[in-house]
Amino acid sequence: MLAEDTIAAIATPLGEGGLAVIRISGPQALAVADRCFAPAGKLSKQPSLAPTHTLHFGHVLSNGQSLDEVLLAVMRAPRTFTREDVVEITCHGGLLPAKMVLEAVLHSGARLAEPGEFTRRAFLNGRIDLAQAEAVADVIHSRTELALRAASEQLAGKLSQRINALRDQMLQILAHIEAHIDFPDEDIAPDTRDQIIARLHSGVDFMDELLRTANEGQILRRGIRAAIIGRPNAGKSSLLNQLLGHDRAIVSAIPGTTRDTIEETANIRGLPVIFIDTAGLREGSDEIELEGIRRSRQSLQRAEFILHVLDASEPLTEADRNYLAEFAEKKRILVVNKIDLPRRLDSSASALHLRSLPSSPLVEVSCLTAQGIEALKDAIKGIAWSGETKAEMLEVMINARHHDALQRGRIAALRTTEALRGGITLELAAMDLRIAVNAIGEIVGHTTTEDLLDMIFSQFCIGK
Ligand SMILES: Nc1nc2c(ncn2[C@@H]2O[C@H](COP(=O)(O)OP(=O)(O)OP(=O)(O)O)[C@@H](O)[C@H]2O)c(=O)[nH]1
Ligand SMILES: [Mg+2]
Repeated sequence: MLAEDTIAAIATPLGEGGLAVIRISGPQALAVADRCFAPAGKLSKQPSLAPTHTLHFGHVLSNGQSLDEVLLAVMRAPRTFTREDVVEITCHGGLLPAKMVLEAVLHSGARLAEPGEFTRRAFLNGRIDLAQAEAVADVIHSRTELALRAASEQLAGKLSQRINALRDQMLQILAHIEAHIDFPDEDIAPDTRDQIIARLHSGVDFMDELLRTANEGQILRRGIRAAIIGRPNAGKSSLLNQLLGHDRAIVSAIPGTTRDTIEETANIRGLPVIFIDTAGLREGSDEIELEGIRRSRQSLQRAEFILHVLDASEPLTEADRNYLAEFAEKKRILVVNKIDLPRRLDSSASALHLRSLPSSPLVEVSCLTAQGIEALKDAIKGIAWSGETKAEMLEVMINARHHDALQRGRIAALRTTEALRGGITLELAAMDLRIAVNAIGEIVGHTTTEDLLDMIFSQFCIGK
């Protein structure tokens, strides 16, 4: 089902840079390029006469005038990203040259691509499946090496292979059951039935294993949010700067320095952690600070865990105790800061009123000398990454859409086992199993809808 029109877009980020790439894909890609490209130099050819996978030096023209000196790559179908004819024009970086070259390409008969349309064509033309198409976006957006590795494995088809194997297994069972439906006299023999049920259960076990990767897959894709809270001057902004490795937030000896919430992502032991520095918690103060404190509480709600910063050089106040109690339900790490100063804080569990609580890890640091920061990073990884995912499952970490489909597949597969066990008609068992097969197939795109594709590809940028 090759598309009829030819699309084009700038494939590199908008802004100043050394080079920019304009990508053209579709049946008219070479003809479009012929109209706006003048080859220069002995070896360069008109695109439609050029062999596949060759590079040509020349000029992009507009009304006979040269817009830019470029290199033009000719890649003929089907050995291309979209499996269509593709031309990539590398021009000078900078917004204007790239825009003008794109304009010339559009004037020559291409239409502007929609977000993700190149990848969508790669999917529709069978070059990659749906899980791989999603991985393209994950690769682009990955913020740590670990996240990139997981996304690259998915792009390489690791998840798809497992999903296809699972689906095949379910299809075989379905064929088996359906064969018996066609011969109503021959009911399934009890031991064959037990075998089928056992095979269904092994499929469900595998689905469970995949489902368990969802949380951590989500963390690698979206990051995990950690709010840094504590009373004014405890060193929250200093801690943010230490964790980021650069001075992002203003630090001062004046309590109430941070007014607004500041969000930054840091790579903590391979995990993208979004730290939110907040206004110090205290009663009263001016209008701006009160708004800051309101926002602190808000970001606390949306954080997966908190870093509660305590000042080692000050005794615990009544307010500290109240805040400690107030956030006791939250997943948290207690960070005792300023241990380079003379100690005036009693951080024993009893002093902090921690007796009845599921023990929050406590880490002692100095944001001045960076002492304890590495241990804190370990503690953050410990609390963020529950270790539910086995190492060998890292390459198949599922996303929320996969989770939803697998969940439906799992329920339908379990219903099939119940139907078989309870002696309910084989037709019903087969019906449930077909639902399971379809749900599993959704993950790699065996069954899709336009809406689903729109939803997935609209999250891409233009040019991808
Ligand atoms: N000696 C020492 N001073 C520190 C340490 N961490 C922070 N400070 C100092 O404590 C003061 C307050 O630090 P901030 O990081 O601004 O504290 P904050 O919690 O963000 O304060 P607010 O934004 O006002 O709520 C500054 O003068 C820092 O230099 C530490 O580990 N040791
Ligand atoms: Mg601050």
